Amino acid sequence: TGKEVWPKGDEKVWKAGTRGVDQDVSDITKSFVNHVQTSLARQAYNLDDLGAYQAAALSVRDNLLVNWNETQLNYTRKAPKRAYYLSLEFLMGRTLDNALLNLGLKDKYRKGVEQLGFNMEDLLEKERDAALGNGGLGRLAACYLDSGASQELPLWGYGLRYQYGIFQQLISPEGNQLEAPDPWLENQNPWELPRLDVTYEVRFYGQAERSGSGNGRAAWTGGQEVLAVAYDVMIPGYKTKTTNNLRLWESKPKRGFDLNSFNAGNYEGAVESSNSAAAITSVLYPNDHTTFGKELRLKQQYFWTAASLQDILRRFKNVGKPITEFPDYAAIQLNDTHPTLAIPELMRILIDEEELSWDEAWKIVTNTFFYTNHTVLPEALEKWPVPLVEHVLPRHMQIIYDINLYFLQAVEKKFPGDRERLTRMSLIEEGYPKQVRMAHLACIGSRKVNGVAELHSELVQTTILKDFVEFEGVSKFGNVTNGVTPRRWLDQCNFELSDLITKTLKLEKNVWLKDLTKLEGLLPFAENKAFRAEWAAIKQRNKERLARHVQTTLGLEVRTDAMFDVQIKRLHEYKRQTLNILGVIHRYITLKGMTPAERKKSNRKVVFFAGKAAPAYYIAKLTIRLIVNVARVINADPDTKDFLQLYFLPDYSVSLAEVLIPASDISQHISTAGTEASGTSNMKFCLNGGLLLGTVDGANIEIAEEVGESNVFFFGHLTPAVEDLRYQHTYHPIPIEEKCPALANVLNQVSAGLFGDGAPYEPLLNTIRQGDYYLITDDFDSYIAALAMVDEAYLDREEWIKKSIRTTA
Ligand code: KOT
Repeated sequence: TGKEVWPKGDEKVWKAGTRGVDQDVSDITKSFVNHVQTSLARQAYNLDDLGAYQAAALSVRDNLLVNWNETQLNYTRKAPKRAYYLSLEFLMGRTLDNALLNLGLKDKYRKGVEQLGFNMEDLLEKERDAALGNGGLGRLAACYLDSGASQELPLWGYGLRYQYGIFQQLISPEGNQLEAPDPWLENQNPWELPRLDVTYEVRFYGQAERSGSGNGRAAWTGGQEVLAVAYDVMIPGYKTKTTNNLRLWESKPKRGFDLNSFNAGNYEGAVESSNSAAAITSVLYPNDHTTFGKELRLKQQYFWTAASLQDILRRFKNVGKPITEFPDYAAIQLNDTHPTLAIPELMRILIDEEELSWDEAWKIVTNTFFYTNHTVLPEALEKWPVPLVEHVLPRHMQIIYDINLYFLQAVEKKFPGDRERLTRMSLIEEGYPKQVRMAHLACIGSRKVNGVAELHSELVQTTILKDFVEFEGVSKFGNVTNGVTPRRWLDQCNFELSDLITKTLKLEKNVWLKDLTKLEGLLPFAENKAFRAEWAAIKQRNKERLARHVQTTLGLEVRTDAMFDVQIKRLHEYKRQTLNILGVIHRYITLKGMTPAERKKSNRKVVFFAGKAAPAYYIAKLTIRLIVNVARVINADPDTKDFLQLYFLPDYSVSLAEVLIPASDISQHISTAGTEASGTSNMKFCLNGGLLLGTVDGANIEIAEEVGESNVFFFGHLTPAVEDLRYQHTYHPIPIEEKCPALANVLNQVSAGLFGDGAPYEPLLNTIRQGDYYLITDDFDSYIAALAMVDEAYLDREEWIKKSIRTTA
């Protein structure tokens, strides 16, 4: 049913000219040299690693382009239903290694660059991370793209081409986080393709005037018009030619500058509009789990959804079907509420431009969108002030009011006279100012709503969207537990383990890397002593690789004859890095109190932290400062430094995770129960044979179901207890000295200056002493007990390795 698309001229001539993808090493070196000399205009005698990386990348890109073109042509010809993933964040990390793996050209490129005098590992290290995301939500989007292409699904991503990705984190001598910009596009980016011919206009501000005829239509005019320009990033599937697309929009002024102002002698005014247009895609907002109601962020959201929808509709129109069939050709997944303006925007297009009736338009909209919720934390639920939306998007505010009117009429019909229910469910929250509740809009405008792990999906349905389940029926709501791509998170980051698995399973690598259930075949090998020795040796080499990394980047000496304990994630009170660092202090105090003979019997441990704090998140930044200063004291203490080391690794990134995760013996996922929607690094650690220490929260629960509870270290209160405990804190507080003396001692030591002046930490310590919203005082004792169980288990090394193997299996 799709369009017939054929080339001009003789197709055979075109085909003969197509670059082959079955290359040998000499084709690779030829292409490499060609790029050095022509694309880079450089010469062999002075080519450095960065130049060599660029040449290799450009040559790999040529391969991707051939597959990308063919894939897109196929989609155009076959016109399948397409899936679109709208995400404000794509945390892609590096591309070269992944592209080589997916193309099956790793070995050949290694040989090729070696012949030209380079080392592949060194070249890979030259690539900057594409860090267009904050954390789990953005990395999930990147994993989904990899998965979609590998499964040969017609899936495109849509996002923004930020000039600056997530900030670079520096740590000052005092231990404070400093932020520096991340100008990741400084060296040209070989992985993107500017599509300067694919542009759309996007309007802001202006006036919306309803037509007098009562047909619900309006004309939106005036205001600011901005241009969206497409940049395409190729997404290769694993061991398939399917190469999908991630389209990122850049904002540009529609006209270079305003000639009228220019002629009137107002030069600044003339360039102002061009400045503000470019500002829209200049920087990724560095907040995870908080919203600030900033106008520029609203403009980012609309700019991106409006450009993406125009692009999707244009593609649909090429198929030549009536607009009513749109949902049969496009499914649009909303990654959290950030793209929710797509709902009123599609309504606007269908009503004002396509001249459909309200009901026809609403039917199309509610069959097109799908909404994924990633958090139930109240501070992360997006709300936009009505006056701001009215100002920036006057027509959309009208449409949102109309959606709300029809919606509340339907609720009233089902639950007559239930005023409180209407207030709770309304798209508009009353207050000063009134606010638009984006989760409500995303929910009623979508065909399905999902959470990201079983417990979380249950919480979505019983807390923030409870009324909506009662109104719309439970079948609209579901769970899609997160996942991770095993290509990057096992084969690429832990190639030795991957090779051992391939050898042991006696399967082709590409078989189990596309079907992880095959890993179960490793289970019996847990009982095989020789296999255990190989398994442990790989973990050891991964620790040494991490130690080398710390040595070269920070100049610090990490001992590798110790258990590696890792917590790497955004700094947030709900993730409880505080619990971890207070646990480390407790361990230090305990070690100090031991005789040397007693100490000798204890488990050696190195604790790693990494993660960024939102620049305005004071308590999170104080936590970093505490970790850094505790590390300074502990690592310098001759009594204990052989038994306990502590490191805060600055500037956490996808690439750093790729070094840390394979080296971990135990990782910590210790959020207050019910607060971590899923977590995804927990899955990556397990895949790499790392054990979990965690709370009964998010995907930890489903992981434990798979690997067996005996292989996971659980502690802490359960979700149903949390609300009650918070109530107790407020109405029946117990002094910490009484409730949890061990913790009281730790807090007092920090205050008293064990790690330098205690005064700066008081605001952090007071969050625990007063209110303790995240239940540190309730979970501390069971946390310490769980840590003791981890130590005990690790002392029986053979048994530990069995657990490690079973966890991967
Ligand atoms: C919310 C608002 C703004 C920016 C980010 C968020 C956000 C991030 N909400 N949830 N997440 C994380 O998403 C991951 C992927 O689903 C989850 O694994 C993780 O638990 C969430 O915290």
